Amino acid sequence: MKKTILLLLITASFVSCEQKKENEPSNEAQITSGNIDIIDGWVRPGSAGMMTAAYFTIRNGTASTDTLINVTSNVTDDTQIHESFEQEGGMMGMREIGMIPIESNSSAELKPGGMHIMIIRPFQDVAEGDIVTFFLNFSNAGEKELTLPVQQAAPAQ
Ligand SMILES: [Cu+2]
Repeated sequence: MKKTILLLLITASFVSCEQKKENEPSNEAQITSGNIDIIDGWVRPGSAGMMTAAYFTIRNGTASTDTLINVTSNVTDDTQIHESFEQEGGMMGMREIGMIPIESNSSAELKPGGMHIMIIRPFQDVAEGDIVTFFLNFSNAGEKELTLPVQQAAPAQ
């Protein structure tokens, strides 16, 4: 008898979970990895000594919130986590946000006009066709190495 009740409970919670997914507009259903995954990354070309930016999507397929807390790169000794925002009067500005929390089963999209990784004063030109290495430091997942292509626009999806 006990076994029957347990099975019914499992079925009920499974059904409610499925219904929740159908009603949510997010891409939750795609996130089942159990890992932190970085996808669709690219770096905008930039000149030595100037500034450029890296963009990618972080998917948190783990059971808890994880936070990107630090980024380093082989092309600069000054890498910052930024966001773009609209200033008074409509001008766009950007500021350092320091960290990006990503809830379980959701993703954070770094893209032009939004959050980005600022590459400050690269040692040499960052040119189309180059590959840039990053180390992303997450509060739970630890350090993840990432290599991204330098290109003029986001990869086609
Ligand atoms: Cu910036």
